[in-house]
Amino acid sequence: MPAPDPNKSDPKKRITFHVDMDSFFASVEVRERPELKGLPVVVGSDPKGGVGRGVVSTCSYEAREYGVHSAMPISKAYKLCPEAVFLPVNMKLYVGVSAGVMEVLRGFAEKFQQVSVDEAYLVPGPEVRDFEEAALYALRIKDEVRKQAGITCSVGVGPNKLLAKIASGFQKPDGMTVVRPEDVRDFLFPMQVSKIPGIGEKTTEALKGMGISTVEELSNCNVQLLKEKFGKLGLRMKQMANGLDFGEVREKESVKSISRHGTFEEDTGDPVKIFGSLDSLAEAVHGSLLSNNFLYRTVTLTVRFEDFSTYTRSKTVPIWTSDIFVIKRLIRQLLSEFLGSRKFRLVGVGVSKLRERDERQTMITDFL
Ligand code: TTP
Ligand code: MG
Repeated sequence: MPAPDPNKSDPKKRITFHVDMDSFFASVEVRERPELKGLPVVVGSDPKGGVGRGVVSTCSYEAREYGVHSAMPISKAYKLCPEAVFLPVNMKLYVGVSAGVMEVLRGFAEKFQQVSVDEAYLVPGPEVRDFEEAALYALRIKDEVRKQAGITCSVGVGPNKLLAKIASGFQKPDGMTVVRPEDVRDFLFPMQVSKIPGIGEKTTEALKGMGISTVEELSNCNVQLLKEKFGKLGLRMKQMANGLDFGEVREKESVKSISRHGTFEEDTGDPVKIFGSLDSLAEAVHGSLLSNNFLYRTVTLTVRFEDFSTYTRSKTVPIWTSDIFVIKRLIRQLLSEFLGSRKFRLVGVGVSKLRERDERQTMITDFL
């Protein structure tokens, strides 16, 4: 009898991969300037060689040895490691590399979910039948990313998204960790609760106050108590401490879109009026986007001329964002082909390829 396919038999037990680039922005910088390989490299906003007023976005593993980390003021990073190479954030470059990496990863996936600029979940097709094959598959993924994008990543493999995510961070950089269902407890229980995604500083402190530091202690805590203290998160924490995660890997894009249109009082060819109208439509779309807690990838322009002929044009950016300036910029680019002698009757602005915003994305897209 052929071995049962864990991916087909029970969707909750699909072998899941989480891939996370190592020191992403810094690795891309080092790839661009191989002379920096092996050096402490700090990438941040306004670095000015270490005397700027910005914040560290990320740093190479060499810089981490000095205690430098993301979100630290550049000035502090400089105190810890004055010999580091300080570089500004070149988001355009990273977004391009990210798109290439995601393309590579998609090629390995039957189900795919990008979660930030440098990480994604994937579920392979039925050719990966067990955890041994999954380990080989993970090595192939790492190899392909290195060949195609010139940077390293760490891969976690587990019976669900939670375990894959924790596993990918377990042996960074250039790591690979496979957690089989029978090893879940041995893997999770000794960890500090802060290793569980969603348990931040505050919750860690609150748990400490209850005498809970390790995942094992959390798993033994009375669920009622956790619910009283943390509400819904309490139950979720208890499940996660036991390695349970019912979330599916899925592209969170939806068919939904948000758009606004406006008809001019009088048909016009005046670019000032047209731009003005598009800007306020963009702001209205953006307001709706924010209140729905969505990010977008595609921006669409609609124009209708005085003879009612109507055109739409779209542009898609490589990662989800909520940035109003990206909407305005793309709309202007899309409009340029239509400006000329004809008069406009109506213009419209839309965004699509929406997905819900999560905490991480907020941080990443703020750079765009
Ligand atoms: P991470 O994957 O959290 O970090 P990393 O890839 O730099 O390092 P690691 O090897 O630990 O995965 O974030 C991805 C990128 O997001 C990172 O390269 C820079 C950016 N980022 C910020 O700009 N600010 C931040 O506070 C964090 C955490 C990340
Ligand atoms: Mg990373």
